[in-house]
Amino acid sequence: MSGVRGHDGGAARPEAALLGVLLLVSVGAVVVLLRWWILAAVVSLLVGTGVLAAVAGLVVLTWLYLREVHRVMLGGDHPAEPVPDGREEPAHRGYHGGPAWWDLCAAVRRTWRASALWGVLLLPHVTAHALVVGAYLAAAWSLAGALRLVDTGLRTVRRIRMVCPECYRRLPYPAYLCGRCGRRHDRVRPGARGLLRRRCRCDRTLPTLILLGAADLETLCPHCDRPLEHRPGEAREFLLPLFGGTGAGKTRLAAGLHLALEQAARHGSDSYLEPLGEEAARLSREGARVSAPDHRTRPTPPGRKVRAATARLGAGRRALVLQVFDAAGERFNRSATTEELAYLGEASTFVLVVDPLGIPAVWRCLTAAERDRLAGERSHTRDPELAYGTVRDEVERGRRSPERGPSGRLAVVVTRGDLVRGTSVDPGAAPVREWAEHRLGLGNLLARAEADFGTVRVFLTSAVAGPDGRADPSLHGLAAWLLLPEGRAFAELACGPAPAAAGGAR
Ligand SMILES: Nc1nc2c(ncn2[C@@H]2O[C@H](COP(=O)(O)OP(=O)(O)O)[C@@H](O)[C@H]2O)c(=O)[nH]1
Ligand SMILES: [Mg+2]
Ligand SMILES: [Zn+2]
Ligand SMILES: [Zn+2]
Repeated sequence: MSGVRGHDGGAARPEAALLGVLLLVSVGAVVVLLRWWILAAVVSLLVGTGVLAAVAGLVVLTWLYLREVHRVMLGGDHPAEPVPDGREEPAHRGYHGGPAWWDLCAAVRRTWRASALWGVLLLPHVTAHALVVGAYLAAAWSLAGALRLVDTGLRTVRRIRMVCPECYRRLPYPAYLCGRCGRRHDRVRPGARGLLRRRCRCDRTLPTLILLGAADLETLCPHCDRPLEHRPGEAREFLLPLFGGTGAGKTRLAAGLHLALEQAARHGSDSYLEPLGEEAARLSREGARVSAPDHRTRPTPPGRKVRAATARLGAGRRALVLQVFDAAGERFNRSATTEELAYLGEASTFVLVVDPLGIPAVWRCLTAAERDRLAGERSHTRDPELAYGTVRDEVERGRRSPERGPSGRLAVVVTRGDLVRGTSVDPGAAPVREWAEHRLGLGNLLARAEADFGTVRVFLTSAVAGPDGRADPSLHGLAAWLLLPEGRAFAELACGPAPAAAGGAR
């Protein structure tokens, strides 16, 4: 069998070889005849395949990238927001405040991981994505800036400044508490954590602008953490520091002014005086009792921290937050820091309270009987000029630009008008200013005050209520003068039910 196979194999070989040679020769002939065509076809095939492969690759890469972008931006598989540490605001970041950028980085990183070096081909995609994100960030941050500008601008135009009635410091912006979880938001402004609204970590949203009602939230002073009941930032604040020696009559005057305004507001049809906070509520409760003729106010214990009495005065559609700082001079005589005094730089109207009976020249002019009767009413402050010096120094220290020259208004309020009446020093019908200069010897003080403040006016007040419980008209006259720069509406309101009488004349 092997012999037959060997024979067959031997005979087939030359034929096969011949066939091979023929084939090669014919292929060679074809190649020689058609070589350019072949080359062209081969090259076209290669190029075509290459292009197809490149297109397919790009499509795959693009799809990979878009898939990651979709996952990150819409699929919820985005990088986690870092948990804010104690110093950061307890609110989620707005998309422009980090996540837009983090999402871009995450999509690029993940696509790169999946595509290795081929990812380089995605450079145009990434560039386009980055440009879109950049444009979005620029628009969002411009809007944040514009909103802040409008908010601050409106407050500047309406001359709204915010001062804490507790620590007397100026607030750049109040802190707010979330209505649901009570977390404290210190910097509620349009920014990284929201443009018009921000989302607290508990998911409750809060407005970022006082314009949009941020003032309605529970508010704190960012310096001293005390609650601010007067919704700072909404209405103008009228600061009224009362200066004067101990026992001059500041506390009683503050109560009298509160009572006078309360009665005047009650009399008007669309006016109100709303006490804000404990100090003003106390004045409201006790105003009538404190103003009774036989009442004696207790001296403010030294060292007791005096909180400004804050009340909202409404006249028609306008509102004004009154902040009366009792015992300004007494408090600051001791250890005032410049920061504590800064509120004086915010005030433009000041009150110097003078006890006429304390002045030795006045006391000497009284008859022996009058002195006997009034001895118990006399304070120990003998020299109003000393008290004036305190006002001046404190106000100067509180001012941010002391070199500005005389500015502001000073009411020199001579108290105890009711006690002076009918005595040998009664001014009678004489102008109060002349009486103060000649009888009280305040000529020098008034001249200095005019040089320091510009506008100075003398009042003689009686912080006592009449038999019908009405505040003395002198208090209405004083209140009207104090409020005049805030608008005629408030001054007219302060004039009260009866036309303001005596006490206001110069
Ligand atoms: N009759 C009368 N007493 C006054 C008047 N102003 C203050 N007093 C009294 O003067 C004393 C000292 O007043 P106060 O307001 O406590 O002085 P302060 O230390 O400046 O706060 C108190 O007994 C007041 O009742 C006033 O206009 N009329
Ligand atoms: Mg007092
Ligand atoms: Zn404060
Ligand atoms: Zn919350």
